[in-house]
Amino acid sequence: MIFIDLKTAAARLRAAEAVRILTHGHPDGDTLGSAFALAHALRALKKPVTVLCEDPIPAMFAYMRADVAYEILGEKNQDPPDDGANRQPAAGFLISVDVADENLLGPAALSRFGGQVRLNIDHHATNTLFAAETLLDPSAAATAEIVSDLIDLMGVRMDTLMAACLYAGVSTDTGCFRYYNTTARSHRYAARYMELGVETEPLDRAFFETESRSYMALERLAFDGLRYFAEGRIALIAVTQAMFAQSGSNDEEYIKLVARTRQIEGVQVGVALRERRDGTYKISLRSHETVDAAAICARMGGGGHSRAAGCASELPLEDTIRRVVGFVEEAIKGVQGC
Ligand SMILES: [Mn+2]
Repeated sequence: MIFIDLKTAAARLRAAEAVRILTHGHPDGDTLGSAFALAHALRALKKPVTVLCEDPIPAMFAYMRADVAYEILGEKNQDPPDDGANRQPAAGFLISVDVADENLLGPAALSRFGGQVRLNIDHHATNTLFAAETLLDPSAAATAEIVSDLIDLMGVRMDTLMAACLYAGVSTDTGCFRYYNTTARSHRYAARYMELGVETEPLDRAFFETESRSYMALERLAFDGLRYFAEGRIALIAVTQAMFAQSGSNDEEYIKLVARTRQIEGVQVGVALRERRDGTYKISLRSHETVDAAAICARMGGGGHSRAAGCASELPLEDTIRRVVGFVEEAIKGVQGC
């Protein structure tokens, strides 16, 4: 549990003969962008690199990989070996990127690499410091911003592919430069990536605009049952197993629906319920700056961040709705009372 600075981290990577880079499970643009940008930079220094992840790479991030070795650790996700060109057994200095907590690696990655990460590079203020050494900058909007500086300090000339990987990290973690974590610094990194030749428009279209037909089908079913409470300050949707079956959608696409509830005019708290296979409900809350979603979810045995939190319910649907709406109404009234 030692904090190290950028210079020391760059020295560690330069000294390594080979490097293994772990991402978090259900990988997003920042963990993959950071991992692959670093992988390409290390390969420019002639070091063998393997990127390791519990899950496959989502299609919109597939351009990042080029010919870097990528190992899927989750047993359910094992693909047959692809071209055979990069199947050397993974060895080398073990690092992780954008991993706030070791449990986020996913079960297979955790069982294989738990307690072994030598260096973790991250921007989450909640980082549990599970690695031997941690390079942490909570002021960075994305881990990709930190990796950008690291590549410079490693003495590697950043190329267009590295920049395109890093752009994905900064763009997706800032919600296309719209979230409250976006800084002038984020825009400066993005400007640099564009100057290095990254075409951002098709990337952002893939990240933020293009939706699958199964997602559109699920959104239609879910919002057909949209309900308002507290004079429109609360919007609520409930997604059943039947809706998943009918739309062909999945849990990862469902997460986008949760955010949509908060986008409605006048809504202070968006609530989304997802029926699980065992008939219980996962509750997700999204709020604006005035209401603490984590505090509401804590009252139902859950937790999270101030604007995004979750909890579970074993009550039937209508009882679950009454209970969560009651707590949210109390929180909204509490805010207005001040
Ligand atoms: Mn991140």
